[in-house]
Amino acid sequence: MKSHHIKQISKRLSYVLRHAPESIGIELSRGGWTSVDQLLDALARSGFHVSLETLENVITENDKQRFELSGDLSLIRARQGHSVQIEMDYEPVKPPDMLYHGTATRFLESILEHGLIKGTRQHVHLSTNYQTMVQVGSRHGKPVVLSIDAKSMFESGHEFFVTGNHVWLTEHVPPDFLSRG
Ligand code: HQG
Repeated sequence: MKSHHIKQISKRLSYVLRHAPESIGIELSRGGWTSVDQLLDALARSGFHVSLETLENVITENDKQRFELSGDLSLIRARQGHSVQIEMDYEPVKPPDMLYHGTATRFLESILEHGLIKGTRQHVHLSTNYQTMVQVGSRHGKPVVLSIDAKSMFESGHEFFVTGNHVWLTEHVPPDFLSRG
């Protein structure tokens, strides 16, 4: 049986649990959860064999803690990044005064005109960590980090959420709250 590299499994899980559960014939609950057993069976039927032990390694070793298990270990979901419509149980919280967003220089003109748009994802992704955002930006080209005046956004009524792995989420960042660097 072909054995898959941890990173390959993580990518496959991201695809299935965030974007295309139907690609292997599974469904997600309203909160984005699916049964671990059914997930492993469905992956195997699609030719992708992963043992429970390997899955547990993928979850715990994952660099960004992208996946989480339910308390009884029977369910799994992606923590964020979904394009499928699910309702995560994020509670709105007061953000830190300043947050960062990493992007590529080629998007700057459009971003400064329209603000940060969530695109196919359910939220715009922000972080307190500048270096992380340099890395996220470099996925798209020459990186540039934008500072977001989260304090003013919050005071003018924008909602913020934080995921279990410290990604800050919001619906849209209007250009007025953005600055370079
Ligand atoms: C850009 C990874 C033009 C936005 C990362 C980004 C993150 C605009 C790209 C997570 C725009 C979307 C999310 C506008 C935004 N005009 N471009 N008005 N507004 N953009 O991949 O934030 O590895 O959907 O700046 O670590 O790069 O998947 O979002 O460059 O946390 O777990 O449009 O994905 O996590 O790209 O990345 P993405 P992102 P994972």
